[in-house]
Amino acid sequence: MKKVKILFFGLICFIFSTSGASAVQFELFDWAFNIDGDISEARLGDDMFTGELTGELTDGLGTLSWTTAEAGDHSFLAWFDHQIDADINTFFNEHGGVSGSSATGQSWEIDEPGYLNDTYIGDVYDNMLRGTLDNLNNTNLISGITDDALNDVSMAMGWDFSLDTGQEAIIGLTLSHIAPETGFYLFHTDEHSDASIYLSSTLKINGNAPPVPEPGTMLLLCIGLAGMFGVRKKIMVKN
Ligand SMILES: [Ca+2]
Ligand SMILES: [Ca+2]
Ligand SMILES: [Ca+2]
Ligand SMILES: [Ca+2]
Repeated sequence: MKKVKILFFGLICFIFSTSGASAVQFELFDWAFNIDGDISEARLGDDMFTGELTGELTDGLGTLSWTTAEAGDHSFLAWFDHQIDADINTFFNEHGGVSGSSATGQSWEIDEPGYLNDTYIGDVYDNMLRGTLDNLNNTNLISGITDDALNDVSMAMGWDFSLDTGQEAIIGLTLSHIAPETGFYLFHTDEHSDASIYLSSTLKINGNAPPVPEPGTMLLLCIGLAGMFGVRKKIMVKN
């Protein structure tokens, strides 16, 4: 009987420990996109997936993708305001961070809309609407991660790029509780839950740019130019 009791107690402990390990609560409290000037927002009641954005998020984590084949300049900005274990330890015991260097055309920002201290008001949401992120992390204004440095956190990531006719761009966004092994990423950490959300992004451009002149064509052009230069020189000498 004692053995059965010990076994039962062990089983309860096992269930509790395994459920506890995955019990961190990730919540996407707010989000917005500014895609070539078209704004979509959670607070406006927009559906994230009614446009050209595809993917799936569960508890605010997952992957998203946006594709365009329209020639010209493009601007893609995504903003995510998560909270971690808000029911247990609130949403303002968190901080943000950056790892690695952003790619050409990539922009990012970490702060919290309206977050106010003596010197700073969070502008990430306004910057996202304007279409220009400031590439700053303003959640760690006090050096070092102390409780004073903790606050509410949101993250934004963007791309500016141009396409030629025949090219296609694919932007991928990943929100995960596991850090990417390589590359540039932002993170949003709950100090007391010791849990993080990692935001990373890729831009792939497929297809060919307009053809550059073939070496043969370039040679003919050079001969032509050289010929013209020679004629001009002869005329100048005669004069
Ligand atoms: Ca917030
Ligand atoms: Ca929290
Ligand atoms: Ca900012
Ligand atoms: Ca937040």
